[in-house]
Amino acid sequence: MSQNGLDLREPEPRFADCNSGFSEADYVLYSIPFDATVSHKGGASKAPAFIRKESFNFETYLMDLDVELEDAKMADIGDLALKNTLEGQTAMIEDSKKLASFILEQGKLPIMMGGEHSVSEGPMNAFMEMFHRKGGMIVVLDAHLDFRRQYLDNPHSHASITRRLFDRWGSKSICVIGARSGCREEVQEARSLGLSFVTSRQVQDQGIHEVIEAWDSAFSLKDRPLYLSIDMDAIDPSFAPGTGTPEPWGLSTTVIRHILGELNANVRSFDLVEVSPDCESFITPSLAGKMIRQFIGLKEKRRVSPDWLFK
Ligand SMILES: [Mn+2]
Repeated sequence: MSQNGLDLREPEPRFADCNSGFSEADYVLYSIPFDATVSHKGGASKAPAFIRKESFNFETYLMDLDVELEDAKMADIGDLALKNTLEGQTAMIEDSKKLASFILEQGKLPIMMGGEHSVSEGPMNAFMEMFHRKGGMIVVLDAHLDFRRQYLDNPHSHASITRRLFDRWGSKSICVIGARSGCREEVQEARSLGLSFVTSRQVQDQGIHEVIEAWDSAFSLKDRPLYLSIDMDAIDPSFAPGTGTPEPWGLSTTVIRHILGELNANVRSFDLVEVSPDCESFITPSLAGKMIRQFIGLKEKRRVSPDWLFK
């Protein structure tokens, strides 16, 4: 199959209920099976096939919404053809941007399945080129700030995706919800340059409703066209263990459902990245390692600042 001069590989099966062709569809699903910049565990390139297969588990009728998905005009145009290597990354970013732009220009809503987070760069730029003047904003759900200038000498790494978009489109154009990990320099730069982010702890302490209301007052979030990018590791690993760089103390699936509902009217472009089907069995030792590190970290914090309040 080809779309706007780009090669796409026909999915088998298609995502459930994708019964429309491209031309009549309102929602266009596609996937970018790329994971060559991965730093811990790979496997995100296999995610689209697993997600498509699992999508058949569910009823076509969404009971809580009273919506029949068989009536929605959904197309699944398949995997973007690419080379899953560092050398193939530049072409992947260019091609995915062309594809996302084409879908948006046709007045359709692109829904992209990754891939690791670096696959969002092209689709995010496509969205911003179209919506920047109308106040377009990218909302990223992620455990990681992804604010490194570069990672392993690669400025287009999954660990730099927020930074790439921030540098190009400015501090008012991107925000992160659910953050709880970053190297010291990255966190300092995010603060000094004015990246807007809310940690998973703030979400737990304040409640997601209050967090979104506060952001809506600050940036008129609900009056702007949005790109919503969900990195699966934003979610607590107990809900979503199959991800390459899991971080304990994450968002609950109830919080995710709330965010989807609150922002839904404004979202014009959506992606879901960093599902890694191979990683499902590592989550208990990962949490054990995190707990030991946290325990030592708390001791150290009390040693260097004895009057630090435990909170
Ligand atoms: Mn992440």
